[in-house]
Amino acid sequence: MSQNYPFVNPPLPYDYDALEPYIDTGTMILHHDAHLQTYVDNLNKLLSGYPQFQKMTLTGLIQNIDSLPYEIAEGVKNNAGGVYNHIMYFNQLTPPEGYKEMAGKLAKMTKQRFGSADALRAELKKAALSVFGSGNAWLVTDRNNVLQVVTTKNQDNPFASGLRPLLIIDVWEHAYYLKHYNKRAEYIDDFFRVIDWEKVGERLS
Ligand code: MN3
Repeated sequence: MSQNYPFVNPPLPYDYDALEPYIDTGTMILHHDAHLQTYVDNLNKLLSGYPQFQKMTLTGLIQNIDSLPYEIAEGVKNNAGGVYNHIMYFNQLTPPEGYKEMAGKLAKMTKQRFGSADALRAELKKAALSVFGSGNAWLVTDRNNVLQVVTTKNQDNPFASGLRPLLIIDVWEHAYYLKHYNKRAEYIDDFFRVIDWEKVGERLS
């Protein structure tokens, strides 16, 4: 992602209530206006005293964490990851009325690798349920451009290990607890109803 310091929280590409009844309005307001905003504010605060790193993009910061001064490296990793991951999360969702099953190249790659879109969803759900504590499940392509399902902890991002992220499932409790309580599996089923597969497919190139 190409934005740099001072980072901003882009507005949601749909209304806060657009994903009802699958993802509730209250969760969307908190998730976007409080959680993502806090990552943006913390990242700006961390970089405010380091003008030499203010030209770096979000992607550049995450890829070059090791070149940052030790006193800000961990904070930048967590908060730049938080900004990147949340912008990606919100930008891949669609109001349920507009839901369309995956098509084109992504559908073809999914069939080759998993057998069907439903089989991919089963893999994603298994991975999302396996995340212990806070983290994310992902659909990515690996170095050979083959689809893979992976998980990461906290706000880590798979592109730091050379993978290309296509879809992120946020399984931090703040993503679902207001509506789904401790029933992460139900949240994941509901999340599948609002994925914008066209956006996910665009991330292949
Ligand atoms: Mn989140």
